[in-house]
Amino acid sequence: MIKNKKILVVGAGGFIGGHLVKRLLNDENFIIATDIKPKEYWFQDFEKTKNYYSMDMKEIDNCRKVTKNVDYVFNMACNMGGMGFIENNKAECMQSVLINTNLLIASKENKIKRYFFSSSACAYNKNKQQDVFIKGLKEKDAYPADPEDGYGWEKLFSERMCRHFMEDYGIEIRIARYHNIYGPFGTYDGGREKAPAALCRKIINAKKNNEDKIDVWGDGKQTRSFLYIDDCIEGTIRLFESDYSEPVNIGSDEQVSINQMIDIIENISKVKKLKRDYQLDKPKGVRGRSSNNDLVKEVLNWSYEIKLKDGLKKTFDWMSNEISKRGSNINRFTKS
Ligand code: GKE
Repeated sequence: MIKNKKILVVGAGGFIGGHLVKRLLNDENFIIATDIKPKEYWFQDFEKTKNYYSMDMKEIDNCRKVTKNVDYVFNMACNMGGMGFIENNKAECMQSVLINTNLLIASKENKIKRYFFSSSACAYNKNKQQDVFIKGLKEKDAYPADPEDGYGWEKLFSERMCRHFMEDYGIEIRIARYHNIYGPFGTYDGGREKAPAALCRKIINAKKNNEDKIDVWGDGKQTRSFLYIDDCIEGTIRLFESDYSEPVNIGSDEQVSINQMIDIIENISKVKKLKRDYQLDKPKGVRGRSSNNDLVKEVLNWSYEIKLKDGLKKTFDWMSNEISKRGSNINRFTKS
């Protein structure tokens, strides 16, 4: 277990970063937390996070300041979102390369022992994701390189930057390729939301407003796998504690179509079956994507545990509570 260490979490005000801070605090570590958002907009807030900084980590002097005298660094920060965001903000997403590059330079200067980089399934070759219900993507499927435009290229390039800092300067690196992480305290409105939260929101609002239809991006046949946040955090910690330094999937192999996911959410909400207005002009991303978990099982002796229907139930209930308290378009969640 990672315990009694001084750990910098960059992107601590975000979804996965916030859950990671909570776990590392529970495991009795001392956390320095940074995020570009002002503190009042951080997704989760912990009374023990006294050392938190609202700062832009694309600036190397900020990276140098907060990597002083820490043991470990987790880079969970990037400008990102679901397809609605990354398809329309490619230059913005690419600039996240400045965060990872400057953080690595500062980590080398301050002799950081171990460095975690949050990569993404968007790093995978698009040509291997042209059909529905594809075979799970293996780590080698990132090459030959043809990742998601913008965001995917930044993730793949930054993976390689990490590797060369390890080869040339001896920093131990750990790299997870996350596959569509979802759960409470994730974005669910405003344009950066991913499909699980977006569809939960649409069904919650349809039920609340007595509407009989929802908008669905694409034809609903496209397939994905989705990993619940608790499994994401457990896999991240196990990877960091391991001695494995190549990219590895942290994802689910429970591949479903978007239509099947909507069926699950309708059952959870107990709403009558809604009409689905398929919007073919909306951002769709790849046709099919899922995680192959052979390598993660081999190197970590671990795989995810929470099934999609159970993770969606927790997410749906949390969102229903949030929306009833704060309305659907919010910047700040109820205090955790
Ligand atoms: N966001 C969203 N909102 N997606 C919808 C909606 C909706 O209301 N209705 C249907 N979809 C469909 C999208 O068209 C897409 O085909 C699928 O759900 C998943 O969309 P997504 O969750 O926004 O993002 P993707 O899985 O395509 O890509 C995401 O992958 C992650 C890693 O697995 C990326 O946007 C990143 O968030 C990340 O790299």
